[in-house]
Amino acid sequence: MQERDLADCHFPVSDIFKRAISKIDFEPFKLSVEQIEHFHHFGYLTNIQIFDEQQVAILRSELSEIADPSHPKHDLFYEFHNNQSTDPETVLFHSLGHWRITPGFHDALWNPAFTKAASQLLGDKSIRFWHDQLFCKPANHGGVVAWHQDYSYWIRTMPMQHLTCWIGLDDATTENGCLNYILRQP
Ligand SMILES: O=C(O)CCC(=O)C(=O)O
Repeated sequence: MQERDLADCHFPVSDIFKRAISKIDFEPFKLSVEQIEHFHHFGYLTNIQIFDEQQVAILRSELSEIADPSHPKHDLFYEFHNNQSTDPETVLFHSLGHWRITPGFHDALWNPAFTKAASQLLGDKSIRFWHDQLFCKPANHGGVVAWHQDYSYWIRTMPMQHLTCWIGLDDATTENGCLNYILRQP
């Protein structure tokens, strides 16, 4: 039987993602030298496919189940805000801790499309997961997360070796308000 709290499972609990153990398993997910250089030059890298369509469908379905505050594992969220927006006209769903609750969000942490890229971008190091986080901004009345810089309080490693992996579960386009990057001066 599966653990109630998937934080107690230190291995994938489903076959949603390809298992990668040996070096050769990770090969298809390897970033190119140009991609790594782009990251180091500009501070970001885009267009990395982390999930396929079927995996996105699973995660969306899991999310719609656990977004219900009466979900039996609701207590496992570290944070859960149905609406964190300061404007009553808009909605900003925000939660942390999905990886403890459903197989898809849990096993995504072992997804080689994510772990291989993260490891390479951090200089071919072993990687450690810090936290997951989910925002939902519904069409036409989505709330806003203001511009901010997280790195000032990300002091878990010395020297600083943190990475954010932003993944869209909806189509994110210029028209509907996708993520924007501000280029740092090299
Ligand atoms: O996606 C967002 O709206 C905000 C993301 C964010 O705050 C973060 O990754 O730290």
